Amino acid sequence: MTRSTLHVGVIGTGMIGQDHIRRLTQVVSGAAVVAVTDANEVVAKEVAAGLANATVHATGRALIDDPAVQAVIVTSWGPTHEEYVLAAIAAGKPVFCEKPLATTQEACLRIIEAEAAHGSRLVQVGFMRRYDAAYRALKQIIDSGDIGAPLVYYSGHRNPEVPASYTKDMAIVDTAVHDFDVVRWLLGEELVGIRVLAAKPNSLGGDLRDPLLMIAETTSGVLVNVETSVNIRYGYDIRGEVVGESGTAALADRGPVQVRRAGRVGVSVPVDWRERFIAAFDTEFQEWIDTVSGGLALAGPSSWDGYAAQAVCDAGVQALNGGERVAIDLVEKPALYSS
Ligand code: NAD
Ligand code: ISE
Repeated sequence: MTRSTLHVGVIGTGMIGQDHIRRLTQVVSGAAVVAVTDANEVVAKEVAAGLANATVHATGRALIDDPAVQAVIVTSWGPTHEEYVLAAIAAGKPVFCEKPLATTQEACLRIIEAEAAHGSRLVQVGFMRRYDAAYRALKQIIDSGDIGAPLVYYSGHRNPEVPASYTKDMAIVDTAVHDFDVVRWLLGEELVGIRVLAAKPNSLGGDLRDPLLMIAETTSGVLVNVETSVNIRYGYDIRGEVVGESGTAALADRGPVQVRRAGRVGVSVPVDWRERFIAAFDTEFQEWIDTVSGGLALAGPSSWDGYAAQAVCDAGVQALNGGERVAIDLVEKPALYSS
């Protein structure tokens, strides 16, 4: 281990926590996982057993306070994120928090206040789409002006299935939150209002209101159409297309090869988010490690981005329940997040 290796502690060693630990220890460079914790101590111990030299802490607070932990990764359940991110800020340690930053906009604001009082950015939120090569190429085309000013954005977010624990608001707060973040980033604008319509229910989805169609507007009036279909069986399919004044640009279909047979032509569709965004997650972590280790200013998704996306989610849930357009009112953006 070199002197510059970043010593991280991971809070939450469930599905994505384990995937990020694999990434940190086997894929990206410059980091070592020196501590783990999970509410399920058995799982935490199993995960630690597969690591070179990791301490198992009884609580997330104890992990954050461990002097051997230089930076914290939060991959526990969403409702626990606020407590751990606030504790990491209080300890002055950089913290990478999986989405959501917190489960209400008020909780996100408490994080923003704490980080602003600290005086510099410590928090990065796990909106990995911003690190995906296809989304980055799409943003480049939008920013180049080649298709003119954007007018409409279509976002399709399709999961083959969801677990029984996936409840009625989750298509918005757990799934579409990624679409809200990525469209804010692609267009460089906030979303200011949202309507949500439930389509004829997919009979494969039990009692869920699925698919959902959400129509949001940006500050300048771009219409953003987000479709979530979370029981669509055929694969994990992420669509994105911007309609500009003089052209359109869309994420291309995936698959390294195109197969033509039996009168059909096709590419493979990823099975889940891990496969679809594997390279994006790798890039996200490599850039985060390099930035934190180098003592550089964080440039990835910020607490503000976590707050703004959560505000859209909160309004979306209200719109789903009430049926009307709900306005999204953000507080004034603190200077810390302006650049
Ligand atoms: P999971 O249930 O598989 O794992 C979460 C773990 O957190 C569990 O092992 C649980 O015991 C642990 N935990 C719960 N409360 C805790 C606490 N107070 N302290 C410590 N550990 C605690 O869930 P998951 O699918 O790994 O999701 C975890 C987080 O990652 C969620 O916020 C989820 O939204 C996010 N996520 C992001 C993506 C993405 O595409 N970026 C994909 C999947 C999940
Ligand atoms: C999951 O939590 C994720 O974040 C995935 O990216 C998303 O596609 C899925 O719908 C969520 O449940």
